[in-house]
Amino acid sequence: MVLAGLTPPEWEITIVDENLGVPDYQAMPRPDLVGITAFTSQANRAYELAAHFRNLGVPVVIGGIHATMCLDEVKERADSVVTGEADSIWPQVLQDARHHSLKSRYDGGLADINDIPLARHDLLATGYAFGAIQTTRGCPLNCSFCSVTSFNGAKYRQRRIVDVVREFKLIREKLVLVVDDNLIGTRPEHIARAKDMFRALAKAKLRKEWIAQATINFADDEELLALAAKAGCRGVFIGFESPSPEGLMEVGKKFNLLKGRDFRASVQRIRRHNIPVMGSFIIGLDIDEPGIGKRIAEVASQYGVDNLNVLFLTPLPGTRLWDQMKSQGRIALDTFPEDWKYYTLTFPVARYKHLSLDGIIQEMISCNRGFYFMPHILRRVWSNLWQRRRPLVSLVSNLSYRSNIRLDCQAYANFKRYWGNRHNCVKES
Ligand code: B12
Ligand code: SF4
Repeated sequence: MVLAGLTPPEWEITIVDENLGVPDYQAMPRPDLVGITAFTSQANRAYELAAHFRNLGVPVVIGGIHATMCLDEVKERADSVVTGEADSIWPQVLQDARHHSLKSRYDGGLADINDIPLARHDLLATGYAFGAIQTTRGCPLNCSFCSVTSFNGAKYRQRRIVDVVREFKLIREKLVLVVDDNLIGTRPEHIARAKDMFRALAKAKLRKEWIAQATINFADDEELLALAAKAGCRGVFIGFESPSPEGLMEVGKKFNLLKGRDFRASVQRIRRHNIPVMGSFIIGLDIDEPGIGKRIAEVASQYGVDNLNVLFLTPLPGTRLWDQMKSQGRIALDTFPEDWKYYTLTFPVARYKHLSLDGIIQEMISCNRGFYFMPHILRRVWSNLWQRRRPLVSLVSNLSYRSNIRLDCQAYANFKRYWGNRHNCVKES
């Protein structure tokens, strides 16, 4: 949608999102150019599509996070690869495509934030639960497991507020996902701009409700919280990562510990503004030992988060964690590109220091069973009912997480059948 906003009008654009289903490509008119984006976990599908169109003689350009982090792999499967943020380079790519002189690689680097166009929301099909918008790029933190800082940079860039408001107005859906990695930033000037943006969104009376990702310092400013709620904020996703200070140090997120933070008090401050908190944790850190799953469930309940999202520590290409695990021979699923399909953070693809394959899966199951134990869900819903904070939303979201546990168990069983023999705990090997 962003690149479509940068595409001159002489190009006719069709956006295909396979999240909505696979269309009949044969029935579509033959395109002049195909651009494909993919997360790492989707890379194999991207290659299938690239092969399909290249066989028809249609040039294929692949860009995005995976193309940037795995350039050589992608180069072999596309006519051209665009690394980095493509905003500045896309018009050039189109011009070269038109003259049949595509280069094998373009690098967009980091875009000037003021060059980011209004995304073409009008090109999306209907039927999405959420619209999406980006109001900032980059993250001033640099957690070891995360690709954002190496991809979008540590320099935190905020879009012009007037552009954000204009783009919000273009979104059809009432619910919106603000896709920023860090909605408010960390420095006083970041927070001041976030407040201005919330004021402008509230003033525009958009009647949108949105959820976003932020760091825990979101809780530190009552005015910021009040303005966010007034602007339509209805939920925030926060990475707590580990229940222990040692874990936070291990992943490079000591920011969470600054000022001797009281996590429960922080979460409650956010929730008092009617903004539910989705807490995210990781299982599989080097300090994690048997019992970590139960511990995370307990800590998340103690913090008072509304939902818990737990992921396996996953070495994504381009991260510091990748470099470290690779040098230690701990990337267990390493037949690429095939194995990328398991890099969804929902499978244990590495060798973990104190947890075997079965062990880490059991920790994940016990964590989710602990947090989504029915009496615990009812307690959360009851507390939301008591405080008039959307108890129904709380019930539905908790039950949907709970029902996923059964599906997860099936997925783990399949995963173990195919790949279990290649996993061994470092201690055992
Ligand atoms: C929003 C988001 C989601 C949303 C996606 C909603 C949607 N349908 O759009 C949701 C919540 C669903 C999601 C899920 C996941 N996500 Co996510 N997500 C993001 C996030 C925060 C923003 C993505 C975004 O929209 N950016 C805005 C656009 C404008 O930027 P962009 O896509 O990078 O595009 C620019 C360039 O890359 C380039 N470009 C991109 N594609 C192409 C293609 C061509 C042809 C060209 C020329 C250029 C080009 O041009 C664009 C303009 O500069 C990113 C972090 C980030 N900063 O990117 C993580 C991120 C992409 N997610 C990540 C992950 C791991 C996941 C999950 C696997 C995790 C999980 N288990 O939840 C799942 C996977 C889902 C799946 N289907 O497989 C990782 C991916 C790492 C990797 N190597 O793949 C990221 C980078 C976060 C991280 N911590 O590292 N995610
Ligand atoms: S705070 Fe979030 S977005 Fe920023 S580096 Fe850490 S995990 Fe990535």
